[in-house]
Amino acid sequence: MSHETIAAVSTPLGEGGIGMVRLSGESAVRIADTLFRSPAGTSLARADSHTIHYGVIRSGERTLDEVLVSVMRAPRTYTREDVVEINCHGGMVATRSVLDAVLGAGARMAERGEFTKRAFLNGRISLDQAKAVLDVVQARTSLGLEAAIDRLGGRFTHELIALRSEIAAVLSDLEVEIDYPDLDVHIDAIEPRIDAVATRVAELLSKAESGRLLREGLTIAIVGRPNVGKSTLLNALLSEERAIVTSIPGTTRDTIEESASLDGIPVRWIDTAGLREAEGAVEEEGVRRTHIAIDRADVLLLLVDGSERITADDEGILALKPDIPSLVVITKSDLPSPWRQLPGHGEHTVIRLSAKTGRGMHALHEAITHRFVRGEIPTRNSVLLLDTWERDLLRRTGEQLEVARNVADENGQPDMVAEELRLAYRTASELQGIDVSESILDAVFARFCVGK
Ligand SMILES: Nc1nc2c(ncn2[C@@H]2O[C@H](COP(=O)(O)OP(=O)(O)OP(=O)(O)O)[C@@H](O)[C@H]2O)c(=O)[nH]1
Ligand SMILES: [Mg+2]
Repeated sequence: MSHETIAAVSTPLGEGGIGMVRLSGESAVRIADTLFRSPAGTSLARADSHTIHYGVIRSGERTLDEVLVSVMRAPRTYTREDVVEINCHGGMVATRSVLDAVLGAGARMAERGEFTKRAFLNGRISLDQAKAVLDVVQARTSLGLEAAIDRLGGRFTHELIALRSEIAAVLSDLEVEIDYPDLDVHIDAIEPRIDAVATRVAELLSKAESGRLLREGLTIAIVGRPNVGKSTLLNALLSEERAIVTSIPGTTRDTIEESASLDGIPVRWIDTAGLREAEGAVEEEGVRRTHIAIDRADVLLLLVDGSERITADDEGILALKPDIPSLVVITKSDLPSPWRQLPGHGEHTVIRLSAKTGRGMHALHEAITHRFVRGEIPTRNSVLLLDTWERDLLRRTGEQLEVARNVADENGQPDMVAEELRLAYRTASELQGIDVSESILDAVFARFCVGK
């Protein structure tokens, strides 16, 4: 147990009716006891573990708040240390004054993520699970939450343990081969096993790619010349009348951004001012902002009005940014169309829809998810939430396995293969939180908020 007792407000700042001050460390109970008075004269120091006590928090002669105090003794606690939670009832001001009193009585203000860091350092949770706590707190869609809870359950940790133990098994067979070359362990048998581990790593990486989408989401810009139905489409995607829609070209002057999830992926939708030769300063500024939105977007929806003749502006829009993944959307499919064939539009998928009737909206959803999650709508089994550095370590593990595989292929020297495999093993171990350097730990826990 760490000597210092830490404390923080563990509920979000704001107007909530209840605020909670959490303490953890060897003096947690003693500190709380010096401030606590109950009508029954209860002493927290003598309270049983996992009990709740009603009373007030006093600072000198002053009553700060009416509280419910939970006493939880090590090791069956969040941090595996003694934990006291003081539930305040007087709102944020009272909660802050209780925290001040606790700090005055000998606790130290917790750093960001320090409670969870202690849970990790005291061996209660793996680094993986610690980060999952963060993902649960920050999940932006229900699927993101499910994936985070899965991770909290240790799914990734189990995968890693399996991976490492398979590498270790191959390594130990190689050691036998090195030490007793006369025994009949043939190196050929080793290669498919390295391949199998490498395949697992590749699968995890691909799931991590979908997970990245879940965590970071997509920014999708809706562009097209004036009046093609951009704002109508935005409203249909959000199921709310967010943007003004009129039959006057040039209605939308500014970019409009809204978040809404698309089949579990958090999406930031940007409706833009119609692209054309701008008339006047306001429209000019609007068009400038449209270009900024286009540069920020991960995906473009290029809208063409299906009820009108194709113009030079449309052709310019279809040729816009061939390097950004784009979908061509032909709008107003409920109206008759004066043309059949769309001019050149690169390799982009074309969707015909009517935002007014809703026909084709489903196809648009599918086209977007198909494009970005390899044909699958993500499910909790197809995603893995990893940080950049974790994806990086996983990628390195895969590369080192491949080197080992190539060495085995080329010269079959067991000691050289073993050397490469050992590197892969070390990288996979690092990934599991063994050998993680202090700086990585700090980076992980710094992403938490104080009180977690
Ligand atoms: N029939 C039909 N009309 C539509 C459809 N989508 C949009 N419209 C009409 O087209 C006109 C322009 O729609 P907006 O959504 O304002 O078009 P916009 O691209 O945002 O236009 P600007 O903001 O001016 O660039 C409005 O009169 C809409 O009612 C559709 O699917 N079917
Ligand atoms: Mg508009």
